[in-house]
Amino acid sequence: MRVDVVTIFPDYLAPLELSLVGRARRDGLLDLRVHDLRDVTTDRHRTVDDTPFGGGAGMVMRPDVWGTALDGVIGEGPAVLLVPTPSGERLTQSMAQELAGAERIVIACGRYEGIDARVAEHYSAVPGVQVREVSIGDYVLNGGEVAALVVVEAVARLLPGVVGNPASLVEESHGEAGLLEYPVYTKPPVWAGLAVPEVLTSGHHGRVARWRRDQALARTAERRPDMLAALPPGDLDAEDRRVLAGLGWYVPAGSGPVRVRVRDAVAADAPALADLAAATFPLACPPGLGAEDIAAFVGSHLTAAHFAAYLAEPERYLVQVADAGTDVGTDAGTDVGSDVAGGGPLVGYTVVVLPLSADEGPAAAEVAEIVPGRPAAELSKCYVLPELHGTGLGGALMASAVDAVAERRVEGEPVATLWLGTNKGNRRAQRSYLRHGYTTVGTRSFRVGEALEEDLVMARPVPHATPGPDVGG
Ligand code: JD8
Repeated sequence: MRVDVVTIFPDYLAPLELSLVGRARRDGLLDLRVHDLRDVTTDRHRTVDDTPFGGGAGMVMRPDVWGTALDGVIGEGPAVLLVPTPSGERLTQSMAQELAGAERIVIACGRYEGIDARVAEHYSAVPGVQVREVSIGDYVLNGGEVAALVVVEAVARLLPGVVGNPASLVEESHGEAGLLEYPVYTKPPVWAGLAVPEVLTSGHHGRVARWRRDQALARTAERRPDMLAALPPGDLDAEDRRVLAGLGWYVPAGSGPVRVRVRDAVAADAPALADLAAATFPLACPPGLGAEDIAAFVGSHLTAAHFAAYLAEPERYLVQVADAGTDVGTDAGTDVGSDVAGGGPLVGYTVVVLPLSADEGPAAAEVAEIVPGRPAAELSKCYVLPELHGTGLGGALMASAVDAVAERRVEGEPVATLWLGTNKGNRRAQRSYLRHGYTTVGTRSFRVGEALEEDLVMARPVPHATPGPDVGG
């Protein structure tokens, strides 16, 4: 590859004689030439700039001077004319990979207030010249030279033979994986009281690879959530998704990872909760149940007014929601956008009915007989949008509900048991409840509209966290 850099400060490019790029030039892998713009000037002062048309501070670099220089350097082409500018397209690793495929790159380093805009316009119309106005980042520099250093290094190291071990290009940040790289360590095994993670000296390559992948996922989630959200879902295996779920990121069917926050619901969530409930309740109903019965149940239990009532009685109802940072394609066709400040669309929710007295249990006698432990609370609702089934979000909602119930005290007593009813035919839900500590204790009949359905009743003990505020009594 041949790279020409045109600048009024040629010495600024001296660092490209060093290190990998310097060796690549000596090894003939990179033909890098630096040109002084003033060399094409003809006046005594070697002038390259003039005052800006339209007024304003500073000076602008003259198009005619640049034209002479670039015509001379570009010659017949083809060439990429790369013009660093803070108003340019953002330089990325994928752009660097693209540029590494070019035969020739000519970099025009501006100074002052920049280069007359007609230069880029003119060369965009020259056959064989592709003009790219590029920025290396959202901060302002004094000229294009630093950007030229960045571009040359980022491109040259991708040229065959420049980096000793091409494998090391693979696992880099912003590389193929689209993740930030994992932390690296070397001798001594203990430094400043800090030991190298044991897995790295275990010799167990599989565990090392998994640990590094988990570290890369965690770092990217923390430092570059935008990159995580842009990950192709096909690149994420089951273990990746488990790790991401632990970081609060879920991978809906058909989309990249989304960050989901499980939080206590607030009054403003009521309308979105009703939409979500209407979208998810039918999915938990047996296929034979009529739409009118379902609609009757939704209309008599799951309206915005019902949720507003639950939210107005926090000592009786514990409502939590999962809100996604960004829109999740709801093939249920419902926009469950929450208009809570900073909230994203709601993608899941739970409602726990809390006991108000220490001996309170399930209201229905047939259930009270089979559910052990008092006081007992009911996990009355636990729903997640279908595209998030199997992502771990349901489990996160269930775990958060248990933690919140464990904080509560009823007449000074901790809640002993959490129970629920789930339609006998809903195997997927039952498997999930079993995985989260619930066991089947019996059955109950459950009315949906005119239909009388049979539910499995499942229950689990509530582990007791440190005593919280006393409620009821
Ligand atoms: C080229 C002149 C200075 C910029 C007035 C300060 C790139 N990421 C980046 N930040 N800044 C540049 C950059 C700055 C340049 C030139 C690139 C030529 N300046 C100007 C406009 C405001 N002064 C850059 N890539």
